[in-house]
Amino acid sequence: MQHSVGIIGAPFSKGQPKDGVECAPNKLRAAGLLERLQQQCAVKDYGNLTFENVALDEPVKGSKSVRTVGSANQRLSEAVKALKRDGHTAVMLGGDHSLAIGSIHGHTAAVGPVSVVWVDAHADIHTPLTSNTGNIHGQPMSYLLYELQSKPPLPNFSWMKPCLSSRDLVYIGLRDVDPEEYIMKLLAVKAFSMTQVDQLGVAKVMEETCDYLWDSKKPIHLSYDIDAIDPSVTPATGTPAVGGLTYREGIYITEYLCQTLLSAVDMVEVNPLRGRTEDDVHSTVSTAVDLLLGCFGRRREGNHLPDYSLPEP
Ligand code: 6HN
Ligand code: MN
Ligand code: MN
Ligand code: MN
Repeated sequence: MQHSVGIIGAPFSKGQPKDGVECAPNKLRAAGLLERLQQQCAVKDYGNLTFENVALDEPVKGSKSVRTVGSANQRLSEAVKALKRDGHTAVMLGGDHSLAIGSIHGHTAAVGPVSVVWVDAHADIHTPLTSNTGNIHGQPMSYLLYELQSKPPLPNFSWMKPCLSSRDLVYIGLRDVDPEEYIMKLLAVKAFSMTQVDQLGVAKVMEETCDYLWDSKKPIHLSYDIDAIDPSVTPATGTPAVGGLTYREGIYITEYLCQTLLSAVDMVEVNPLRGRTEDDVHSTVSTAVDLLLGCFGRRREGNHLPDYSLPEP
């Protein structure tokens, strides 16, 4: 499918405690993301959002920076909604994974219900009451699911309501799920942990993912947490977890979803300050760029122009 891509940078880090993840949008651009995407499809860069720092943002039920995260996601939701109404496929460059709240909310506000493919080492489905870190990047799914409505009201979140059914969610890459996140089992969320990736292979995982989602034919929102990939490849991230997807498995997921109703993509948790060496950062950033290129038509077999002919001698 020929896409026209709209890019929003979301330099936001308050869903977790480590500085640096807010530098990712500009790092990804500096790595040539736009120029390389433009070789495959039309691209419009909407620039970076600016976020207010809410003063006196005391923890709420143990969760940190709730007001700051709430207001940032409200802004992001509006921006994604506007970009979708302009007719583009949305690319949101995070920032931390708390931004999936605004990104998925804005996407559904523009196009109606969506299916979500959540590629991550983590399930990010804590509620403020179950989280043991208080970091909202471990909670976005619980804000989005209808089935988890019964949360305490949170300051600066009154602008949103849950907009995703647990039937329309698939996890891929899980390997660091907290016991309190058992809620995903109670909701019978479709999940391919690394165990299933090992058992089935990534090709079968993607086939089953799309069979499962295809019934409803909803537009697909891919939320790609770079920590889904093994930290030997993408070490520059805040919560690395060993035993992850290979580069090739990670790319295969994007190549496969490129041929579906892909309507929005998040690329989150790239943290250029977390690498130990320049190579660590480079490998992480360039893998994130390659994953985005894979979403929009880059093929490992080579991309050839339809009217290509050998030059005359
Ligand atoms: N991420 N389960 C841990 C927590 O703090 O709740 C880790 C969350 C990681 C968040 O993947 O975006
Ligand atoms: Mn995540
Ligand atoms: Mn993660
Ligand atoms: Mn934990």
